Amino acid sequence: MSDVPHIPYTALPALTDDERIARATAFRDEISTRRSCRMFADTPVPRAVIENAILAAGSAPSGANHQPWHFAVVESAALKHRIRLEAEAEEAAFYAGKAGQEWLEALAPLGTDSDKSFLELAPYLIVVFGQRRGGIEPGADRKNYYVTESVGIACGFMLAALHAAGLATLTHTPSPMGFLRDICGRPSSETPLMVIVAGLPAGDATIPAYATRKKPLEQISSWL
Ligand code: IYR
Repeated sequence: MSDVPHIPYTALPALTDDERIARATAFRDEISTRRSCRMFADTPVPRAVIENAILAAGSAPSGANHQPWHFAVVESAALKHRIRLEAEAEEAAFYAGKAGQEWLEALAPLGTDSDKSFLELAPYLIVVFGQRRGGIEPGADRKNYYVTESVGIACGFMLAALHAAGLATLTHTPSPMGFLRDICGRPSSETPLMVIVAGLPAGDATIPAYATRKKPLEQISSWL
């Protein structure tokens, strides 16, 4: 090893193999109940839930530990309204044919359409940006690495954290989504990657049954 400062890695508990299997199974059971929700209640949610989910996301691994992400939390009704209008304009064109037949056929079992009223109803829209440049120090302007991969992992952590806190989530990706940079006042070196919609599900929320169809282990893994 190099001689850069190291500290002991002691965070993991000592467990028996049976305990490890039980924990892995319990986590799988819990996270596999998460569903993408498109019907939200306007019930307020404490800001501390979102802050902690952002900190959980911020603990994700990243290229050179540069943490190339920014989370713009939109709670203002006026800004949510603007985002809804812009997103619905993009989605109207998308569903009217811009997406192409193959894409629209792929989405058909989910029953999605250009109505994005959840963008106004949900208490929080977390707009996730990837930073092409940055580095770890405030105000730094170094090149960042594996930005998409790093931000994707951070978003996974965030979804898991919000789910653990009992919130419904949706990863929403209007295309193109450059308008989010303007609305959130972010610099041109940042690229909006997704909107994470977070809140309580509407009392009568439903999900497309198709979304519960998950591939079995044999289909998603090989053991060599
Ligand atoms: N962004 C559109 C379309 C859409 C695309 C994919 I890929 C999805 O998994 C779901 C939706 C929309 O939000 O409706």
